[in-house]
Amino acid sequence: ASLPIRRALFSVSDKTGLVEFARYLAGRGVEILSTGGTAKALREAGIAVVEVADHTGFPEMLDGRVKTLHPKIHGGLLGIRGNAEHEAAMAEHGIAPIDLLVVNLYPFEQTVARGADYDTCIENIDIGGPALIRGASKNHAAVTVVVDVEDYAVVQAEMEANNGATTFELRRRLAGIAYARTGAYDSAIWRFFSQQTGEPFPRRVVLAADLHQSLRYGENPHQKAAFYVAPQNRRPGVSSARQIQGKELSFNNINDTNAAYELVAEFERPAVAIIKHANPCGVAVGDDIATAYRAALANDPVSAFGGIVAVNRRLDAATAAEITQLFTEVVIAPEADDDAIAAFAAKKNLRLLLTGGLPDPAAQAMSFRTVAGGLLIQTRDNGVTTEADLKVVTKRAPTAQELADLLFAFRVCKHVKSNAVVYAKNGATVGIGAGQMSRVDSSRIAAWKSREAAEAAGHSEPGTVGSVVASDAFFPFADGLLAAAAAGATAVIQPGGSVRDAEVIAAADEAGLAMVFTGIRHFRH
Ligand code: 93A
Repeated sequence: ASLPIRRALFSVSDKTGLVEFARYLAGRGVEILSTGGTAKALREAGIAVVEVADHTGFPEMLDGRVKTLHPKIHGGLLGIRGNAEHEAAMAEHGIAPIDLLVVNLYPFEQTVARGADYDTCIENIDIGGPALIRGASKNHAAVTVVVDVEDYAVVQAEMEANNGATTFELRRRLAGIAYARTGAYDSAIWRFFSQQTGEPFPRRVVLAADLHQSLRYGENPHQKAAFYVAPQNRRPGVSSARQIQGKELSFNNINDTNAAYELVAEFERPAVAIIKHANPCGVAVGDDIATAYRAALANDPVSAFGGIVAVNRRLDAATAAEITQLFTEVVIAPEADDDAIAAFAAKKNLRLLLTGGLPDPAAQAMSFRTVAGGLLIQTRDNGVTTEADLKVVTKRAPTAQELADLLFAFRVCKHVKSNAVVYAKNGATVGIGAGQMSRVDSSRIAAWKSREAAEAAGHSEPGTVGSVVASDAFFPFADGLLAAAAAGATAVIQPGGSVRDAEVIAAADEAGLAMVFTGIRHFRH
């Protein structure tokens, strides 16, 4: 049923839009109750309010820890309208019904995010607010609950259209939104505790993420989709990006762009990655991003068509102009010169994203994946291999150039779907084998693609000649390694740890290869 709003309780930490909404209600003759800080803000704006303390006859106390936790408040929210017993009890105890609750909680998430000390974080756990929200939402048969500043206008519009009343449909929808908020709030509190205690996984998972963007469709047009952003896990990248131009991003664009940006963030030197279907088809580092772009593109110019380009430096006009030579879906960079932005303007469909920063590859975060009826959660793969982690296992140690390329290739490998085999030379990939069910096939595909690219470019020999090769997991047999040697690789990087390591090392020695073990695997399925 449509129920008119006569009495409202306001208790908000974020005072955005407060005065306008309260003024609207006051204009409709709604009585406004509110807690100390909220009452002060309203009074200063000339809006008549009754303080909760005056309404209950009980002062706010214990540093505000007890403000609204009183039967006159909770009874006013929870009492069932039209229920004779409830109404009699309310009358007996002087409990006035409250029809509208407007609450936003102590900014716990923001307090944690800004790195406040432990006691400050704890003090910012709101107790009374969630109690109000949960009680009022349970009684949505009669009570309207607003927890999101964005919904002030929604309630106002409905009251305006409905002679000061709200409909059951709206109250029920807002109640659902309210429980999603308290659920997310408590899960943020859990995450804070888990950071303190080191216990990574809760017994029950409530995903706390805010709707960021509705998407036209998912991976395929018959799938519905939306993009959510988790405020606490926010890292610079596609979720924080400002879109300068181009069509709306699609589900696949977002996924691929993320893959591209996480990849270039691995490198200290200027780096460029070109991504198709979440796999790189060219990655390079160089003295500047223009050089790196050319080298990345040379890896597989056929696949790069319609790809996503990520760079880890400020984008300049010359590089931007080169990128526009080829059809590119998305370009993502930390920032861009004005004339670089201008260089893209003619390419109306190209989406340009600027993030303001790079994600830290070593950062801890959770990664999620669904299985039928369940959710798999793991910490993200934040392993970063450096020279100190390497163990030389062959008679020959890698040269300085081989070593640099080995580390480069292994970091790329981490971002290639398994089985991943990556050939690299002079800071650029020259052959990538991705997503095969057998490692030797990935090795062969990478070599074959490298040959094709060389032929197309009119080079006499494929890029794999004199290259190094990286494998995301150990070579279970010598065959994958020998395929790499046959393609011209001179050095190998791989996790090691196979029962046949001795056999694989002997084959490497025989072929004159230098090989290093990383001790860390980078499966990506
Ligand atoms: O400390 S509390 O958990 N105890 C309460 O009884 C209580 N009631 C409302 N915090 C409480 N609130 C919160 O106070 C609200 O959720 C809101 O965030 C804040 C508004 O306080 P003020 O009006 O004084 O700015």
